[in-house]
Amino acid sequence: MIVKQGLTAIFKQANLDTNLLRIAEKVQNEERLTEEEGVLLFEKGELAFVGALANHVADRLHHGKVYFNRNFHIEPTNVCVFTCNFCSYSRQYKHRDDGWELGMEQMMDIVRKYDGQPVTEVHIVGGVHPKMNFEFFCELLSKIRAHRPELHRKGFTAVELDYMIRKAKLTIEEGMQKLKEAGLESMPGGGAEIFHPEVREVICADKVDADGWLKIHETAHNLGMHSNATMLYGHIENYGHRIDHMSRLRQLQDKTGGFNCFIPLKFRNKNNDMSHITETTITEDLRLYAISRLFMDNFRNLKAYWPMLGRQTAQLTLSFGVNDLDGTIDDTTKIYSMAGAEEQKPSLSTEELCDMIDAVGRIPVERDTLYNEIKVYKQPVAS
Ligand code: V47
Ligand code: SF4
Repeated sequence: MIVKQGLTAIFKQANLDTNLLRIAEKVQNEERLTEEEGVLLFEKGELAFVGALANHVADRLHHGKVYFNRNFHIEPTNVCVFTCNFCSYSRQYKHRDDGWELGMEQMMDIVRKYDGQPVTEVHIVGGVHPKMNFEFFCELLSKIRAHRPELHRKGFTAVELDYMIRKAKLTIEEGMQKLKEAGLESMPGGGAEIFHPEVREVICADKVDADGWLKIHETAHNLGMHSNATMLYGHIENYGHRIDHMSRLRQLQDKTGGFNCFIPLKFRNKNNDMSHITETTITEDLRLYAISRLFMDNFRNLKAYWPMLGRQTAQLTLSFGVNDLDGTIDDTTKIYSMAGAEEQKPSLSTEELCDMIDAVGRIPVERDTLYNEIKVYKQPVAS
């Protein structure tokens, strides 16, 4: 009904700011927003306004479908050579006795635990351990492939990849090619944080910079691999930094088309060196999801990572442009529970995920890592 009448007609009646009205018109005409318009949305776009537009775009793309997958994580270690101030998860090498380091067989035991279960993806990500090297991870990938060839192997942030490839004295192209040959199929989106140096130098000065992160993803895309992109928000960044970050991702997506989805990650403030920063409100979270949907016009999929947001807020995001809830997870990640997220043991059955999606009038669809549909769970009731 709203779409038939035209969102801009409704906003005109509401005497909306002319610049916002122009943005609404552009969104309806499928025109790209400029960086200035992106910042303006953060400054002036009220939740109901950006939400209605984002919902409109998501419906146009996905017709009410919300995706999830059946996955589990392997976190090889939380020992890390880097010192990101927002991280609640890592332990320095000298304090490694407080952390964990999994051996090859322990990781293969995790994989074997899922034998006979209908999971489609293993997500491998962890700290950057100085002694877990490139060959070790190539062997892990090959072993997983040999054990269960159809299980999609998504692994390693650009931060982990940059370190292991450089230490192996390979170029990024050589390293990514060898990892692909060993069995790597796609990459998660972590390590992006905020690209702008004004922020990056304060929150994570010692790890790969924006250009390095983007180069690794571009190389992967050129080799035919897909990847995700994240943005860690809600700490010291301003609106301009957020839009700069999204703009760099949008540019790379124009070039390669290799990103599967965009995942905003809300900064959680427990047990880290940035605990003095107050977390964003749910209103600000929802506004951010909606604005991402509007600005990132070449990303089909916008993911709310429920273990970090909590399942109720994640469910709310489905009315603000989000079309993906990640997966069942099965309590196999610690990164957010250690940072104070509500979900202390993140695990949802397929039925619970479907119910969450169905309860807000959307259609739950199981997908694989590359967003091929595996099963549509509930059809909408015809009106
Ligand atoms: O890069 C670390 C974030 C990321 C905190 O691609 C924090 O499917 C909030 O990227 N508060 C790693 N966030 C995890 C990640 C990810 C997660 C789920 C799915 C995918 C995907 C990728 O976690 C880090 C950092 O941005 N992070 N500490 C914190 N205190
Ligand atoms: Fe290490 Fe990643 Fe934590 Fe940074 S966010 S300290 S790279 S585990």
